[in-house]
Amino acid sequence: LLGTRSTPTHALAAVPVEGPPLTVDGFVEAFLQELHFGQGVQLDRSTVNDQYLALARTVMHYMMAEWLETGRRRRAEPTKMIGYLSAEYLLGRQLGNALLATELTEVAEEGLATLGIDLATLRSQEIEPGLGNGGLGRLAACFIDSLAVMDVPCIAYGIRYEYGIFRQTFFNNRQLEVPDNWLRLGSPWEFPHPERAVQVDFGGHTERTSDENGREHVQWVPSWNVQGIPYHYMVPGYDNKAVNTLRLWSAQATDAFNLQIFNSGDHAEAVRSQTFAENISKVLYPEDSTPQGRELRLQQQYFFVACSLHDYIEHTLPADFDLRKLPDQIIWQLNDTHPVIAIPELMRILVDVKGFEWAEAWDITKRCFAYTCHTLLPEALEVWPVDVIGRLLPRHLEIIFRINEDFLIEVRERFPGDELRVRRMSIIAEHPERAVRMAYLASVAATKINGVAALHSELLRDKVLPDFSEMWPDKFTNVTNGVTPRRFLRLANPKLSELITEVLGDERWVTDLDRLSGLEAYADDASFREKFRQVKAANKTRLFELLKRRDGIDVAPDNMLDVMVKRLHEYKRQSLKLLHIVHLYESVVSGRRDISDIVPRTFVFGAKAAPGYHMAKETIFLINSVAEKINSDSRMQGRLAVVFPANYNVTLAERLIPAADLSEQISLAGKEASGTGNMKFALNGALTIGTDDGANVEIRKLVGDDHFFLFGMSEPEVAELGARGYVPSSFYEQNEDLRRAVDLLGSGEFTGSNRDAASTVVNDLLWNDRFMALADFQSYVEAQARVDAAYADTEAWTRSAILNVARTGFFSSDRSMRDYLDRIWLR
Ligand code: OAK
Repeated sequence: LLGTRSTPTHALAAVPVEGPPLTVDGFVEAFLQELHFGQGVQLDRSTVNDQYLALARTVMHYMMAEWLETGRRRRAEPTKMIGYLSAEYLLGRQLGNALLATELTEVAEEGLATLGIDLATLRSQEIEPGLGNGGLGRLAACFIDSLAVMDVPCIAYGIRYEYGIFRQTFFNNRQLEVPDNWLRLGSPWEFPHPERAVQVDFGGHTERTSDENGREHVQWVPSWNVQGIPYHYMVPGYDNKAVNTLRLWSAQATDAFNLQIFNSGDHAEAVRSQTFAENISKVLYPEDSTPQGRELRLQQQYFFVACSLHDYIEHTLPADFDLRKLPDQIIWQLNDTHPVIAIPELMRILVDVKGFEWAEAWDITKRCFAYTCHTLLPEALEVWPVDVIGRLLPRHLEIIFRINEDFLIEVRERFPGDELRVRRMSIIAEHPERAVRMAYLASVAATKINGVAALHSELLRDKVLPDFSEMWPDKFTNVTNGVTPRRFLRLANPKLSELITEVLGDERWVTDLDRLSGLEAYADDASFREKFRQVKAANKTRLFELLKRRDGIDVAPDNMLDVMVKRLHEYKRQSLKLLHIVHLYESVVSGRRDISDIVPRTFVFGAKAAPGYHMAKETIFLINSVAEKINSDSRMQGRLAVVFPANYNVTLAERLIPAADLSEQISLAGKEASGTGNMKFALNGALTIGTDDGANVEIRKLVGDDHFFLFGMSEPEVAELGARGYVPSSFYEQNEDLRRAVDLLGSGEFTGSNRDAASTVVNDLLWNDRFMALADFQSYVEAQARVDAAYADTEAWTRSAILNVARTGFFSSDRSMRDYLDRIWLR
């Protein structure tokens, strides 16, 4: 069963595969087949879910033909592959994208209509697979889309979590987490291949023997194992007949292990062992940028990495492949440190299983991996206690020690006598406990190390990994993130897409986003601006209908829509946004400002807090409390509103972003690695208010200072203030507006006169404020006043919005993929 090579049928000739005809009749016939023979139901008895599942399967028939053909074509002319290793893929709904990729949208719409079925209803039946936390997972989904669109051979590997990111609800203004049982209504986009299961070992000890030449052999004697079942997902290109593969692993107990225990009579233990095994892929860890030392997470990491390497080496490469040529065939891209255990795993395979000498194995391994870092927060750099790794993966720990030993010899040769440096650079940290620094292990082994935006890559080089960049300057490079224009423009904003296509003359911009520059000329065309505004207005209406249906929220139709959506984290500074809102409210209720002087705005928040992140959850409570108060104050009616729809996810993003006027990107400079929401907003014609952080820097450079609202300290200024000693209360004392806002927030005004309920956040701002919200407050409020003034000039605002679209084609993930190919993968 385990590890069998699946190419037994050379004797049989391949039969050409064709999908159903691309006509309305052909489509309807294929759909009814699926309904009848796939779902086992007649149309008149079918539920919306039956129809959705049948539709998904029908679309898959069209994709499948292209997928099989892509595989055949690639096997005939093997080229270097990308092995993308990521613990997260935040895919979003599949149906719309699959219809777009197969050019079936109109056919399906028309065909279903003849049966009395509304396509939009079926689309909203889909539960999105939330197999990621935020930026890193969504980026992986954009990247694999682009690779398929560019017909670049890639297998993306990850984990098929049974429960994805939790569903957020609010109760008494507080976040509650509900398990995300995304598989409960069926999962039509995947197909399992149990015959390609891979066994994964854990625990036990190692044994050493010497052969007749005195060469030492190490054998890992594990104490337990599980099996990984691959589930395949098709990743379709666009207009190019290429379909790549996403392979997600699901953990199961191995039969042998089970039966042994069962036969011994301990039925309860047999069930326990099964549950234990299946726990490995049970649930996505809900942390974002704050990893916790949880053993199960390390099990997950090793589990999917071991499955993936085995799958590639034993099932994908030809049986007689010479592994010395491995680096010519594959590059494993490590999406942050979660898959870094792949490095000692490949060494183990080469040395212990395939019999390579250490030096040769290391030479191969070093050329097979590249590492992307996605953070700047020191606490988000993963470290694993030595005893945890030793218990779970004793052989891997030995290999890591050996890699470190050799590495430190190299450091001593390069920098003789510099023992401080040796200690700083060691893969093994000694304090506060002995632990493996995964980012260092990655840096030692990788051919290339990249950050995800220009500023981030610079800070990564100079501040996070300075010793490594001094030792190997050429290893370091930048690839600025991007987003897929298919999902985040073409699908999410059909009206703007139509307008773009109308003026550019064709749809080539969908796969060549630099063509958006052709819109530049139309920014000065009053009739185009009018059409552009109509699109924005229609997108707002569409959003407000959704919010009414989904959350029972009423939104005033004509307000400026000011949106801050992203994970809740102190460094992202939702609390600064909140201070601005409270400041506006306070200035009106205190009578210092007339409500008619305020440009009518609706503030929208979307944010999940990690369940264990206390400050983030208190911030959510406070935002909801402020919203409740302001929205029920008759003086604010139609002028100031705060809405916070629960459970921000990819599906909601697709509705929210096209409707936004203003995009809030207000992290403390030097903390947001890149941001990708910022790119999606700009591409959909929102203006940004933002700090000089992450990819904001590049967005501003491209759209121009006149069309971007910059505020706040720069990264060097932040560093300087930190070095001088930052005292938030001094900003509070010296700024009356700030003082009034903070006081009102802390007074219990918003929290039912319960001061304690607001005090966690308010006290932290006053006495700690690690991310310097108070220091940037004044500059933020001034920038918001500039926003108001700019918004009042409708024509000029529209012009800026159009220029944002025209000038941000650079942020296509197709461009990111070209950069990875040029700078990392094909070097
Ligand atoms: C998650 C876990 C560990 C380390 C980083 C992350 C993460 O999601 N980072 C985010 O990655 C995005 C994609 O590169 C960036 O746009 C965000 O700025 C970054 O916070």
